[in-house]
Amino acid sequence: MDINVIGVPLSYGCDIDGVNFGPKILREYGIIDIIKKNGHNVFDMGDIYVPTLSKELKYRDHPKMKYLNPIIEINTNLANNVYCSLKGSGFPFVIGGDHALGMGSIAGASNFFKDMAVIWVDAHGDINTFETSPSGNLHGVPLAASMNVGDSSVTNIYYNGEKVKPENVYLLGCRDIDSGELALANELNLNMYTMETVGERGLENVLKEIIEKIKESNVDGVHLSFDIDVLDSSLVPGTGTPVPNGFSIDEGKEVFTQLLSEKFITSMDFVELNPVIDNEDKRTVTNCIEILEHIFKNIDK
Ligand code: 4U7
Ligand code: MN
Ligand code: MN
Ligand code: MN
Repeated sequence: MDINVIGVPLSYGCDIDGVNFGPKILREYGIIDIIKKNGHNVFDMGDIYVPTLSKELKYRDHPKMKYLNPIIEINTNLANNVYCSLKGSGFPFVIGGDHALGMGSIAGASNFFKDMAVIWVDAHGDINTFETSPSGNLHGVPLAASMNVGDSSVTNIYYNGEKVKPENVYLLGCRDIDSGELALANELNLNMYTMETVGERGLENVLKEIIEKIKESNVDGVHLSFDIDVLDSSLVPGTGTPVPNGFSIDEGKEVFTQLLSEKFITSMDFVELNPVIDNEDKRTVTNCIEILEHIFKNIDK
């Protein structure tokens, strides 16, 4: 498998400085060698260009949503890179950066496949609209936008309209959902496996069900978007929106063991690592590297 590492040093979607250094720190901690050492061919495609913007530009494009036009532009470039990677029989591995980049990866991947599933592993739903967003941060809207829900500025990134059908979306590990997000999830009848569900039914059973549903559906691609804040807040102090009662490292690994054993994952995001707010012991980046080692041990050769 040719792994194409695509960096996106984006922080405008969460409005906290530092998450833009995610790609840099992951390369410094050896992500490329980890991929190689596990027997893959790896191409470091470098970083998508992210301009430096002054804070005065925050509300230039929209009265509520921050840095709207630059985020759209960055995502459009990302989408085309992901699409080209798949066209070249590569596996796009997108490293963030904040989760607003999910719009670009999904747009690029879904342009390549006829019908794609998305597994969103995250403490949050990321299905806000401009109306429901409590923060104005675009990292809270990418999954809604990908389902063609929300403002046309974000639902028309790369190409117009729906990138993924709601029935092909799977949320896993969520435990911090805003009221507007919950209403949308119910309206669209989303496949939502909250942390509460995981606690009741067990992670293994939940993963089995997701796998079965995906296999029964007619998708020809599966995008897995991993937000590190799905891990318990004690394990990832270096992320902008940590939430307690999350996955342990072993549970995080279990997600990949199960999902990657099916060999249906065709692209991936790894987002929201902020090395600037990490603990002195570098706990967050160390835990990320442990998860990444596991991913590349288990991903199809
Ligand atoms: B992340 C939030 F209000 N829902 O929209 C929002 F709680 O990519 C958080 O999952 C979004 O980290 C978190 O701002 C986005 C908030
Ligand atoms: Mn997220
Ligand atoms: Mn999150
Ligand atoms: Mn976050």
